Amino acid sequence: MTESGDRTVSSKPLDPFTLMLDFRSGALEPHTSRTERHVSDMQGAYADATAQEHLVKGGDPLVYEVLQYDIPEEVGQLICCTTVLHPGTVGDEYFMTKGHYHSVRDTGEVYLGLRGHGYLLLMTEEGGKAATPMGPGTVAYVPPNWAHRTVNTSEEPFVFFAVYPGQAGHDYGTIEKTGFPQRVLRTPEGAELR
Ligand code: PAN
Ligand code: ZN
Repeated sequence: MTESGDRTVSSKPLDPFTLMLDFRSGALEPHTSRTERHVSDMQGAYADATAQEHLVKGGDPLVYEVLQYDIPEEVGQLICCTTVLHPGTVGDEYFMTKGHYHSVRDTGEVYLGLRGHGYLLLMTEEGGKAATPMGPGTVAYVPPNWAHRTVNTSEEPFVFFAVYPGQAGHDYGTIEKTGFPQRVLRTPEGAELR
């Protein structure tokens, strides 16, 4: 057991390692977890509940998947994962992630866009809001205390790599109650932020 700052770290040190990331597919090898989110996993997230219900009954499509190489969830560690957010809409609203605050609020994150285009939506509990366009090569910084959600506005998978602190954890419950102040909708003129 060692002390790191004011927090206790109990796991044994990791040896250096490498992972292989396929920029096109988002495949991360090796990975130790793969999380799938279907339309039915996102009740209440989309504005059009009727359209959502139709999609669930019609086969419940896969909205996104997250591949992660799990390491101890402890201060000092950095967790690496990729998200593959598929193209599609629920009604007029583009496919998006659930979105979350980190349970430990004072932890940031870095996203690197690899394929496709979309938005990173951000908000704070104090009423702050932001929307950052993302595409291949975009490095987006999520500051501590900002909830974050991504949206795919393209016709191909929106793929991005993320790195976040080991102790961060994920708080989905707050977003399920409040939602985000902005939505991204498909219009005849293209993606519109509302
Ligand atoms: C990302 C997200 C991933 C899926 O790795 O977890 O894009 O989004 P949800 O977690 O909101 O379902 C991240 O921000 N990790 O902290
Ligand atoms: Zn996060």
